[in-house]
Amino acid sequence: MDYQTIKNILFKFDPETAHHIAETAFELAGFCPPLLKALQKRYQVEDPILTQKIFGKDFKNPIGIAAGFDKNATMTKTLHALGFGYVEVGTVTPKPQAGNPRPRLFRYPRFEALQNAMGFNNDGAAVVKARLQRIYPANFPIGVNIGKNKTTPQEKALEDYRFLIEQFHTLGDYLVINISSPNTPNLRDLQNEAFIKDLFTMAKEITTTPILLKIAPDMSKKQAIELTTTAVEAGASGIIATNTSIDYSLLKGAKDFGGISGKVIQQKSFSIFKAIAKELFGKTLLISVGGIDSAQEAYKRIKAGANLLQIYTAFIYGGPKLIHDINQELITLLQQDGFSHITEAIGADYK
Ligand code: FMN
Repeated sequence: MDYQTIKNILFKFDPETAHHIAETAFELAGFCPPLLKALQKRYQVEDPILTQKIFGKDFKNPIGIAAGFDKNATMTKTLHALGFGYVEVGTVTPKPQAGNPRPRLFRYPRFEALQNAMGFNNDGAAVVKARLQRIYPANFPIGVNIGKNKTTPQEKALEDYRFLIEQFHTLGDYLVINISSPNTPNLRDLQNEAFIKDLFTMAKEITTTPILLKIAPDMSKKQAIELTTTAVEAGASGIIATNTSIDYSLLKGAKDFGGISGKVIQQKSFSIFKAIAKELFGKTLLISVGGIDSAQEAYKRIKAGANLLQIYTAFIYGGPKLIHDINQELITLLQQDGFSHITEAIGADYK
């Protein structure tokens, strides 16, 4: 069955139910090695031109599934088999949490956009940890994205992150500090220099596992540069830009809550990424995410300094074939420009 047919069925359900159906199928597939092998053969693009060693792990291709799809580490192996070079699990919070009231996930098929106000619904650190213990280390890189519980007061936020780093630093190839979701009240207020300094100073005392900071797109370029520079100086190993946007003017008919994603945030997300990359390219690892839906867009971001990329929304609309095609076309684009390896193209705009 092709993805168009599967999508036609899944899109008959409300988005969250569709996600749960897919999750069940992906979880089951994860227990069936021959099926994983078959999927991998069909969707995973393996070519030395795309393979990079980062954080001591081989990334077969630069496209990862962005956080929020595999919140509970139930689909990790299957997502890799479906063509992603790496998988970012989470956001995981210390205690399990139900998230915001439903409905909280909306599709805008005309614009190939999503809007979500999930609010870190997840099984909590203990359950996700037990799942990761069964699959980590894997033969592909896994990141763990962590966030504070909604009920944790702002002044105790650091303690949540400390606990999560302690729990997960041996169960991921990298960790991501998420203080950029719009769906946990006041979380984005933690995107300030004092908190970032305290956070990475604390983190470095616990572990040498690379820890990245994921930022929102809804700030000025100046703010983004200051914040990310502070993070890198305080010990962050990389920056992920960006999370969803609360600029509802970008999506006709958008609700006035939650974060929007997909092509509608492409420009906004890229412009923040580019501003950061001009400052930080060569000094830290940069991951670009937000509205990537084609090889051209992926390539543009690589040339602007992205070591790696992530996709969420375009995967919902395009399925695994899209991920396969982006990787395949990336190879062609690299070769057309005379690059013999992806690393030669990363940051080519500044070379
Ligand atoms: N980002 C996080 O860091 N943690 C999350 O838990 C998370 N949950 C998400 C849930 C949904 C339904 C969606 C659509 C996005 C979520 N995101 C989360 C943001 C994505 O990881 C990504 O940064 C954003 O959607 C932009 O990429 P895209 O345009 O390719 O979707």
